[in-house]
Amino acid sequence: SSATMSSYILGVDVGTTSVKAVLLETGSRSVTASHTLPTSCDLIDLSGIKAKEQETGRIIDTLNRCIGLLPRRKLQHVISIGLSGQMHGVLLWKARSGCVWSKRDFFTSGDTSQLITWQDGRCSSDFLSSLPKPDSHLSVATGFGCATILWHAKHRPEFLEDFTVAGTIQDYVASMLCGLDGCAMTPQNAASWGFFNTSSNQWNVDILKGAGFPLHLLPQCVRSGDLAGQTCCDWHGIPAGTPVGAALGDMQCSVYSCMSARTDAVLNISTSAQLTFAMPADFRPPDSPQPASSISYFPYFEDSYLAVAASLNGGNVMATFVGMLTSWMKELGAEMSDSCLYEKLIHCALNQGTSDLRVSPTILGERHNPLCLGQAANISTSNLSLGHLTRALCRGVLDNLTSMMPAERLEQAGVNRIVGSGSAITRNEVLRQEVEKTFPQQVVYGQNADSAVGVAIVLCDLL
Ligand SMILES: *[C@@H]1O[C@H](CO)[C@@H](O)[C@H](O)[C@H]1NC(C)=O
Ligand SMILES: *[C@@H]1O[C@H](CO)[C@@H](O)[C@H](O)[C@H]1NC(C)=O
Ligand SMILES: *[C@@H]1O[C@H](CO)[C@@H](O)[C@H](O)[C@H]1NC(C)=O
Ligand SMILES: CC(=O)N[C@H]1CO[C@H](CO)[C@@H](O)[C@@H]1O
Ligand SMILES: CC(=O)N[C@H]1CO[C@H](CO)[C@@H](O)[C@@H]1O
Repeated sequence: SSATMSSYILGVDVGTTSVKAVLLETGSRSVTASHTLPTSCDLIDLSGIKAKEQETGRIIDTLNRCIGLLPRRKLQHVISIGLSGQMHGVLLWKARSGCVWSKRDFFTSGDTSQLITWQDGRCSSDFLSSLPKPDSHLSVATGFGCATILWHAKHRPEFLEDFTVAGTIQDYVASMLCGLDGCAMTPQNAASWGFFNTSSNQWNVDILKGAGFPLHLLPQCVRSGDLAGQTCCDWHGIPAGTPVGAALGDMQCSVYSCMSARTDAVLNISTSAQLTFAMPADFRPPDSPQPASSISYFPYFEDSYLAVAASLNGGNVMATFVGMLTSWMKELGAEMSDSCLYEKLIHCALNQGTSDLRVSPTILGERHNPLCLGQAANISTSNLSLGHLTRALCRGVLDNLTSMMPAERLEQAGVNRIVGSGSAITRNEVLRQEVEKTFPQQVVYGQNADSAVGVAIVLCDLL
């Protein structure tokens, strides 16, 4: 046993499909233990209203199991807890009775609703356009907390009458751990609900009131980095009285985990793709929503903002291409597995230089431009090999991101390094080559964007 006992920060991310928990050693700022468990709790929509809900009890159960897998000896030396999670979603509960503590974990009582997630589709575009214009630079979409509550106020007011508090799932966990009567929400999560002014850090109270929003359900606003409270009980060995940070957004924490300097941009390509950098400290967002803009500004820390270009088309484009080829081959009577074909395609493309073939692979459209689908151009007899096409696809994914966030914008903002992250970048060497050709800045890899790690580092930096 060592003479000086290490201390740890517990970082938790309550994601859409899984819960992740990590222990960060404060001295070295390194992760010493980590577990991820799937929540597998999507409910089937039987109501015909495009609802997308998850069972809160299953998520909390998964969270407790996940923490229980971490080494207890280290949990006893946790000095603070950081929470991040899926943004936009909302659940409701009754103060104080929303949770019940058993010996060393809490579970959800009957006084808690399901989590209505960011993927919920019950707010139609007609409904959304019937809402007043928010006093915010961010527009409101279906699945956003305030829109979801307004929908219930109009269509199912009796549902809201059962509850006194509302928050995101990560806010709920903070309230339960600390035994709070209400919900303390940071601008990172509040902005994701809509109808929140990030300049004044306040809800659009008058606008919401006019629209029939039950104002007592609005969470209390705190700053990103503030504490929500202290744990009210021993939790898997973590002592009672341990500080708990007010929950943060998964996007911001994910960026925090891999942006080591303010002059870094994070290029994250997994299923979809994002390019993000921190705006200068004095930047202020526009006065009203800009639905046609390909760049969004997310509140970060200390009144600063992240500029984010988020493309729906990333690694899924390559996966679709592979799937298309295997099904063509099947039709032609030849069989090959997706993974074998993938390896061969990468091999072909690595042996093939850049050509004039252009692919705009936006097969899913983009949020700001849903009808702009995929195209191939400059097709010539000399550039039709699988290698040419594979390289052009990879290049196209990046061209689209840079058409949303031009490289000059990065330069103007002082970005001098690109941090590459995400499964598609890790797996695909052709994509990495194209990344290095696309950006004049230095490109580094290896620091994977991870919200659970990020929220732990946030708290470590605040010590
Ligand atoms: C938000 O509040 C600030 C300060 O009260 C105000 O100047 C601004 O116009 C408001 N609206 C937006 C979208 O920032
Ligand atoms: C990276 O992608 C993952 C998976 O889509 C996402 O959860 C995370 O928020 C992204 N991080 C950044 C920094 O864009
Ligand atoms: C198409 O190819 C020609 C040369 O073959 C090239 O000059 C031109 O720039 C290409 N167009 C695009 C859109 O890439
Ligand atoms: C028309 C065209 O793009 N031709 C190019 C095809 O790719 C080779 C390199 O693989 C180039 O040399 C050709 O110019
Ligand atoms: C949907 C979308 O933004 N598509 C863009 C992809 O990138 C090309 C240029 O590289 C644009 O022309 C498309 O509009």
